[in-house]
Amino acid sequence: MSLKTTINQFTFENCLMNASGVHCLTSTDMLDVLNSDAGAVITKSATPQERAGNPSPRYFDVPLGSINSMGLPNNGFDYYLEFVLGQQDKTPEKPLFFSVAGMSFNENIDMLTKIQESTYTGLTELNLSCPNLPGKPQVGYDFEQTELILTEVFSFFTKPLGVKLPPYFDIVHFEQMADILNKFPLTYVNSINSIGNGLYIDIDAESVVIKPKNGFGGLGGDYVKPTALANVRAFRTLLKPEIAIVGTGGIKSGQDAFEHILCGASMLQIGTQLQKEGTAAFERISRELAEVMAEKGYQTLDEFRGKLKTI
Ligand code: YRO
Repeated sequence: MSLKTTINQFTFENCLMNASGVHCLTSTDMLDVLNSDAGAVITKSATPQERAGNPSPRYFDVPLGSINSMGLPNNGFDYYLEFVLGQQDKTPEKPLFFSVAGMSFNENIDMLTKIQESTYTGLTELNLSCPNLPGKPQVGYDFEQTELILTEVFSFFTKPLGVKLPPYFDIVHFEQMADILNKFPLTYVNSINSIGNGLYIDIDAESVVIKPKNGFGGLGGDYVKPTALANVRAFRTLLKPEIAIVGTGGIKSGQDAFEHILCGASMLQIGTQLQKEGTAAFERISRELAEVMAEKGYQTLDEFRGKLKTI
């Protein structure tokens, strides 16, 4: 039984890792992930300078998931570059992902230029849930801006690059985004970021549960799994085969992991459940996934990846 997987030239002994933002703010957090059963680690999305993020409470766990409006707290680009450069040769069997989320077009280009010019050999993830122009939606929902930034990025960036996408809810949006992404030599697409601007309410207090944005925040967990599966499935059918899919959203059991792989995911990221359970989640979910595979008679992920049946 093997949970081994690949993205391009990268091999992972285990298909599970953290989702950016969870258990990856500090080098201690990221080393915890690398010392667990996870097959890789991704950094918190970096901005050029360190950021404190939004006032607390800014993350709230509920039985069916989570809501957050963290506001991109992070230790700054240089901190994460130093971490990945210092780590990459120590754990070559666990490839690294460096997430960046500039607050403007130029911030993204500046950070990617520095990664290009560095000796970093891992994967880079561009978080397209960043704001760009005032009065316009996040870049991932502004298809013109998405194409503009990828055009500029691929004019100089030659290292393995993926994009983290927000969820889409309309078939035409899947098609329009896939048509744009297919124009570029992307290594992977990661679906999904949190479902934006949900509202969770504490009925006893008759109140919102997080302070920023009057309580509005990104949803994760059980609430988002069907949306995540639809995004993974849609992009696996619409994107060229050279672009791998990373599946993120609502994975808390081996069954959830199996479903994401059936939809076409090559690597799986865990956010809300990692926040709730800690890094022991990787061992448990790996065991459960292996149990599901054993019951079904599968020995490798390749035997069922992307093989979802329709009726
Ligand atoms: O609030 C965050 O730091 C955050 N939370 C998420 O669920 N997804 C994200 O991508 C981010 C960082 C990016 C942004 C939403 C603050 C622009």
